Amino acid sequence: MVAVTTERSLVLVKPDGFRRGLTGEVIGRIESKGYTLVALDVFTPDRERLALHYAEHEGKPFYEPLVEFMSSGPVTGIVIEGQRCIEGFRALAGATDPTAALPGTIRGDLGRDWGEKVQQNIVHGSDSPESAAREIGIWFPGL
Ligand code: DAT
Ligand code: MG
Repeated sequence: MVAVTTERSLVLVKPDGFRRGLTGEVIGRIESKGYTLVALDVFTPDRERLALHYAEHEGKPFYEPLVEFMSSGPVTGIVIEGQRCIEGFRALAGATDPTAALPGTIRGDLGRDWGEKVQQNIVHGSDSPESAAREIGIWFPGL
């Protein structure tokens, strides 16, 4: 019997991605990579949910602009599944700073700096199995 090592990650298409009509492009890249979609919903997140999601960043200079930006419009939440999909989606997403993110990545191909206090970089992806479990619980408590 082969050990089951599959994992899940939480992806968010942020309000900039939603407004620019890039949700389908992001989903397409996830599917093209070969990961499975487990759950998908459109949210207009309130501060409470975002404070939980971004608890690790509380107190940082970009925290308030980040919460403001993330509550500025619809967000698509997606749970994806596949072996090493946490690392794999982070690689698809690219570096946090969209100017430095490499071409070929979601942030590198689709994002840019808009001169705001917070970087608008199209997507969020969980950064560890612990974060993924915590974040999936925040956005999809039924899973
Ligand atoms: P990531 O989304 O790559 O995991 P993060 O968790 O460190 O990055 O930060 C969350 C978001 O906050 C990030 O996607 C964009 C924004 N951000 C992070 N660091 C920033 C900074 N130094 N200046 C402006 N915005 C920042
Ligand atoms: Mg992060």
